[in-house]
Amino acid sequence: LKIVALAGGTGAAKFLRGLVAVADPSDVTIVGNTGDDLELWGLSISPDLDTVMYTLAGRVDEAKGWGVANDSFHVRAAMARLGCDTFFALGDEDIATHLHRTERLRAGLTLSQVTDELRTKLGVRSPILPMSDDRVRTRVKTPGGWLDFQEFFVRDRCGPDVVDVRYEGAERSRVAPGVIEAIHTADVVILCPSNPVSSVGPILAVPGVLGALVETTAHVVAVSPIVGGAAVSGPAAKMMRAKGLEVSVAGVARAYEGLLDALVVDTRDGAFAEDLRATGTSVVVTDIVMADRTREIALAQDVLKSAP
Ligand code: FO1
Repeated sequence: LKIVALAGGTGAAKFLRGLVAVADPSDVTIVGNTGDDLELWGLSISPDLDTVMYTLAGRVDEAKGWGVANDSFHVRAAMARLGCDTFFALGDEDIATHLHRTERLRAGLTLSQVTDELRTKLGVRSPILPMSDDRVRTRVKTPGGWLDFQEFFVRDRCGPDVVDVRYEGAERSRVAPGVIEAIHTADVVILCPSNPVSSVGPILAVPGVLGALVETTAHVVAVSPIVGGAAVSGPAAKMMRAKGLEVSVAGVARAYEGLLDALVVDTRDGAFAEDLRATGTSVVVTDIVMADRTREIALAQDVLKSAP
């Protein structure tokens, strides 16, 4: 089976860890969100690509779901003493990734090329493609004005109300090499359990991606990031409301309207299944909360079973 997975950060990474345990990892092409990317201390940081990469490499900090396990924070402490901005917690080993990425980008490589180098060096067998090599930035409109995604998410701890979300640069961005081909030749395309507005939304906003998802003969299936009418983690609820989407599996289905052959929802949302089925989408009801490795694997199996 050729599989393409559109992925955000922590939820997607856990799901993908289950997926590569039940499918050949080299047959799983991951298309990662770069709308959360940022520059700090002169470094180019791609948090979602790194979260997926560290998780599949077995290096992720399990407690946080991002960053490198057992990392130290000497550089961050020194930067704080110099009066630099340290809201975004970069560990020392993680910084090595960003130093390497930044150096290679400055040498003229594309983000796709650097990401492929990094994932190969970390022993990750699945190709990880950024959605675009061009700069796209998710921006969050709050009553106090527009914020970069990480200012809203990390610095302000998702505190401000969200009025709107936009993907700056998306309309003139070019989809990264291999993404459209991978979607066209896939047997299954999975929209991972990620925030539909801030994680999958930016990928869908890159010109060509939506069209490829509509055209592909692949079975297109999404895993809901909403359980029991609330986000499993993060600010999905606020962001969905800002985009006029109900915070429910019906809202998730609407975010992906016209794209899905199947939607995988939690048993707690089983009551919605009939309504969704009436719209022609097949619905799989299962336990989607990935409390441990066994559940990550079971969820991946359930998702693959949704394909004819
Ligand atoms: N998330 C936080 O909540 N606080 C942090 O300080 C933080 C630092 C960080 C550093 C590197 C990295 O790859 C991810 C990091 N994240 C942090 C997670 C990141 O903000 C989110 O996982 C995604 O951007 C949302 O998908």
